[in-house]
Amino acid sequence: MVGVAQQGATAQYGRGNRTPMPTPHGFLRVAPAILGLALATTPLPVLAQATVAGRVTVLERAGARTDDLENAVLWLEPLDAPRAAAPTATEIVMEARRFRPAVRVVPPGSQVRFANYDPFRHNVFSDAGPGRFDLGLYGRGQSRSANVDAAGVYPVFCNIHARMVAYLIAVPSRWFAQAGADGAYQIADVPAGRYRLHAWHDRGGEATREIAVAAGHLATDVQLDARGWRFVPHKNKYGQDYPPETRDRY
Ligand SMILES: [Cu+2]
Repeated sequence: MVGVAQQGATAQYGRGNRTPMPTPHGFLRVAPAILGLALATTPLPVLAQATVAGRVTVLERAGARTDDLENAVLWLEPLDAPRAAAPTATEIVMEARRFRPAVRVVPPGSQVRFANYDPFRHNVFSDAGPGRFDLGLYGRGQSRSANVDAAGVYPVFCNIHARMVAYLIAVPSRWFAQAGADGAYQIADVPAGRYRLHAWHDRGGEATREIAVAAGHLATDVQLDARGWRFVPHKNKYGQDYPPETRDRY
């Protein structure tokens, strides 16, 4: 029931982003476990739906542990009939010089509000994704919003604090999930059909595979490869290095 794996990293990364290297491995393990519904027991028409679930792991260099599995995002791209999700409004909080959550999945066309909980100013901007925004400086208790119109990965930075990083992932699908800290993910209420399963992680890149979903439960584990990833400091919104006094104030 599971289609041929389509391997390779296809993530797009812009200037200044932390840049994973392309990976030769996409999905290494496939565990199809289709449990068919007992359709014969009911005369009512059943809308075949499934849960697609599994676990994400990230290959690391020797001795390194993965402590950011919750940054993994998975979504199903329908191959039979495109079905866009309705745009939403959501929020990311800035607190203690961090974006929280650090990864958020939204349908294209959504609005993301950035609320500043810190007693000093932040300047949220994104210039390495499919769209750009710059919310300017604003202080505690204030919020400003960015529109995320095109599908893709938007790295989000602060022009004051070099180590603040978040990712908005705009996916043209209503079936998506973020992994838990243990890597487990679950996408529920998926209509039967053919899909391209995408998995993305900020260090592990993106991998895709075609899957066929039937009613019941489809177990699909995913392995991404961060062994080629290196930290590369990004530039500020003027394309310059951050001043030393703000680079290491953590
Ligand atoms: Cu900041």
